[in-house]
Amino acid sequence: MSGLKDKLYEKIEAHRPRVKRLLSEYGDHVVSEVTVQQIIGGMRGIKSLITDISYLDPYEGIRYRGYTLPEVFEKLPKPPGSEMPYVEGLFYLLLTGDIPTDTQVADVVYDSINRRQLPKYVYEVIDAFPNHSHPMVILSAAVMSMQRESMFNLKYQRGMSKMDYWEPTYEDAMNLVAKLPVIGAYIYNKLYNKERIGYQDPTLDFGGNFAFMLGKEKPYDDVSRMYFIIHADHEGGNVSAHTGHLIASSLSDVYYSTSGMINGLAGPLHGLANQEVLRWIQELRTKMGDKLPSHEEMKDFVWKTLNSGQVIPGFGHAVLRKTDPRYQVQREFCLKHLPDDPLFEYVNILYDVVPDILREQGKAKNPWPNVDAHSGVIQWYYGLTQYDYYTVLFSIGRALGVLSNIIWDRALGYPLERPKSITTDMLEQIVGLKK
Ligand code: HAX
Repeated sequence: MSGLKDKLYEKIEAHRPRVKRLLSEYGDHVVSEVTVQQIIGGMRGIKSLITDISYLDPYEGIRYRGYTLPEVFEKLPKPPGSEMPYVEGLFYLLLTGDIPTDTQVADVVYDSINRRQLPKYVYEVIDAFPNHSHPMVILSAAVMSMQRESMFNLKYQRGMSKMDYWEPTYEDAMNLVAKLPVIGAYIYNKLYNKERIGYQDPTLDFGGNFAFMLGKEKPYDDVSRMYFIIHADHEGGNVSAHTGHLIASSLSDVYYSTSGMINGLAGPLHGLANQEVLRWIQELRTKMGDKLPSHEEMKDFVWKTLNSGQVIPGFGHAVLRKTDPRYQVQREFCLKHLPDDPLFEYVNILYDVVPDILREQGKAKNPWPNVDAHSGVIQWYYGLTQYDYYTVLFSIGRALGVLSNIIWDRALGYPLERPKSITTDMLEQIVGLKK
């Protein structure tokens, strides 16, 4: 077994008795009540999922395995000469809960490099798509096409003990994580950058090789590492994480589950919001010509969007109640590397005007920006101006968290997910509106 796999097994063995005890001794303990508002309102706030990979505090933001984002960036090992940590190190942390040493990360990088090669048919699947297909559709289909590679599926069909489910799931997840940047880069190059097709550097880490495949110079390797790390996980209930977990709970393998999580991420209220922010800002930029809007002009633009019944993309959140720390990480990068960029100025003006407007409108529970408000600025600056592509970057990052969760779901024997639904008649009876 590899170092990471050994360590993971150790952690799994130590964790299993905790879940067993909770179930056997406290199975009937009441954790929370459910209101009518929550049933009709998309299950907001119902404590009904379990994950140890990350936790989202409404005011503090995300913690990965107990570490805040600034701590993650400070503590994880970095490639020589880089500002941002190895993505492989983050995956180690998400899986095991431990900050890896340099040697432990080097092992994962080496293992991952050996899993990068795509089967030939994946290129053919991608090539079969017309050029105007959305990159998320191509990504989802490319991942799905690899389902035949699943070791979990093979072993399940041959007969396998439930206690061993996690092991082929780990192999599948490692294979898929290593291949995702290659798939993502191939989709980008096929759609927008044909002369770059076929480039890879097997000496480079996850983020470094991604930048190389896209033909981007430094510091884009750090931009990639930063993006994949900040998007990796946001606890269990968001659409992409929950979809991945839900599909996997039926013992569908990681290819089905990851393709499904990508489909969920492709909605404009979730991951696609990063594309929507850029589309929306470019609309204003076109109107403004080269001129930067004044605060008054920006307020006008924001109100027009709201009054036409649309949401302000990149603002609000179902759980967060303050500025998203993932937004802050990107803002700090911009202050250091592109302080005078015009798009950065737009995002800063939006930050100045939108929260007050949303408060005045009085609907959004959280008027502050989320991760997606900032995501396009840096990509655009480094030449990724095809904003339809941004959610693919999000997907590659999010797969790290979703796959870590699925491995642990299998290890802890979490069952098929099956909440109970009721009818409107029943709900009216429960509240006393009907006999
Ligand atoms: N602009 C306008 N109205 C907003 C709003 C925004 N940015 N955020 C919330 N609202 C509205 C909601 O549409 C809702 O209106 P109705 O009562 O008419 O339905 C009301 O305020 C209450 O919503 P909420 O409870 O504050 O927020 P939700 O939990 O229902 O929704 C969303 C959370 C993120 C979907 C929401 O804030 C939104 O639509 N934001 C814009 C899209 C966006 O940025 N999405 C990305 C979120 C981060 C993420 O998941 N990234 O992947």
